[in-house]
Amino acid sequence: MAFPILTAQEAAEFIKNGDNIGFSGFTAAGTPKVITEALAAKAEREHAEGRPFKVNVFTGASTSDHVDGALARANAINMRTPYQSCADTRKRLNAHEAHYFDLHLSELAQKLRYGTFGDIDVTIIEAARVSDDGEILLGYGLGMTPTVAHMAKKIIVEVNEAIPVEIEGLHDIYMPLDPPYRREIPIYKPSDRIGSTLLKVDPSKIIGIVKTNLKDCVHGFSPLDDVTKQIGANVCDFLIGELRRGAIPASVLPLQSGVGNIANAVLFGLGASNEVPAFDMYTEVVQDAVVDLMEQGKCRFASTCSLTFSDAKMEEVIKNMDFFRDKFIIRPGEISNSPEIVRRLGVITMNTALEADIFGNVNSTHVVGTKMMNGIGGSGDFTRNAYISIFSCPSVAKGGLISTIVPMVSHLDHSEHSVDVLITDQGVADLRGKDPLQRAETIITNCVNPEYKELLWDYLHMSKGGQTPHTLKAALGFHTTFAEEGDMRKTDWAKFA
Ligand code: 0RQ
Repeated sequence: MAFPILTAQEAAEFIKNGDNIGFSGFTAAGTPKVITEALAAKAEREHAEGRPFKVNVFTGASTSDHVDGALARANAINMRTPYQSCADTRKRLNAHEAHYFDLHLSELAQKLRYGTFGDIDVTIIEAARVSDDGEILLGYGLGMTPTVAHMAKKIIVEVNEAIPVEIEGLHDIYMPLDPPYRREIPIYKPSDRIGSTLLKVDPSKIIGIVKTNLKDCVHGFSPLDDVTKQIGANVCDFLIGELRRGAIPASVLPLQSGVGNIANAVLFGLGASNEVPAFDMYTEVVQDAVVDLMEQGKCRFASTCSLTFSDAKMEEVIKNMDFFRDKFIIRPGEISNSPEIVRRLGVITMNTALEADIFGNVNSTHVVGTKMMNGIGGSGDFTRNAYISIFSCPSVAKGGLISTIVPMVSHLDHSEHSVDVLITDQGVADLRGKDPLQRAETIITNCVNPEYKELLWDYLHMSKGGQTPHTLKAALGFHTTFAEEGDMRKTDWAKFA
């Protein structure tokens, strides 16, 4: 069966106002690139004619400007889930011009299959190639493509000539059965293969192919500064200490590393340390730093949901595929982030906090309590099931106007029950086995920036009674002062008495 070749505009005509759209990919890797731009243009035309046009966007995680940026600028998003990191989308959802709900990444595929969010009307898949009988070689990111392909009423494939054939063999496509038939997911070490390398879809659902030739255009990171380098060094020191005292097996357990500048610095620190032995990763995103670690012999293997490399790094990997072929597996998000497997493998998880409180609760998503940043992503999937869960962040943000350690978090993503270790540029607070008061003392002593230490000691000393002592009127005093005076250092506890 030869599929019709469509222009992006023709493909966009198959999408109607109110449709549920599933997207392939995870981060910019493997997400479609041209149909969404055409869809955004269609939405703008419809809006100009006075007709409503918005769609519901289901993705593996964040996407790229071709998807989130284009659709958000055209005000074409009715509902968005599960994770985004796009300034234009962020603006829309914080203004309630797009409905956004934030879900653990591992959960969306199964919730879709359970029927929680209705049908998938159209799924748009980026591929290296598709055969007449519906076998698809996917791009660099997998996300929840198997589920949205399986559920879709119609599938449109963007065949991207920029994806090299060398990628064939890296994917491991597997969809678990749903309860009550679910069995164990048979992964016992990060490199275990359990599925197929190609995605098989019902060819009668494919309504057409759009040809493209575009790279993922992943952005690089800000250069490491002294603060991020220090955080990376502190994480390494902690891990080395645990290895020395035998609390982590000498063969080292698999590591997970989150997204962003801090995660990048932590990986750099691991590479720079002679004492950290070679390790495997069981994670959801691998970025440029992991390629360098593999070339140094520091990282042996990475199970991931996407290869989110800059174009230059991707070229390097493709050129040296003989070296890299047996070092990566790209899995669906519900497998890369599976709580069952994270718990079984004993993954050491390293994620970033926007803020943490003195008792060890973590906010990863909401800026000063109200504005959504990106979403919880996979941080909850990993943290809650970790062998050791680590959160790190700089001790201050915005040049010192904000302390990232506060009396009470202004939004809660990861509770004190799941957070084992908190690390800033100031030091390490190991919270395991400590009661709330001991945790507060350790965090203030080891992690808080000197400019905020006295304020937090004062808060702790004025808070009396209870297992977790708080002065409720003052608990959000840092945030209130920042909102009123633009500087948390100006907090005056007397005002909250
Ligand atoms: O602001 O962008 O204006 O400079 O927040 O902060 O320090 O550069 O940190 O890039 O590592 O991102 C939590 C957002 C951190 C990310 C988060 C301001 C700060 C800066 C970014 P500017 P940094 P990073 C698996 C893991 C959730 C998902 C997750 C994230 C900007 O790591 O999205 O973990 N995590 N997934 O100035 C106000 C504070 C602040 C603050 C920092 N307390 N208050 N602003 N900032 N702290 C991977 C996936 O799920 C795909």
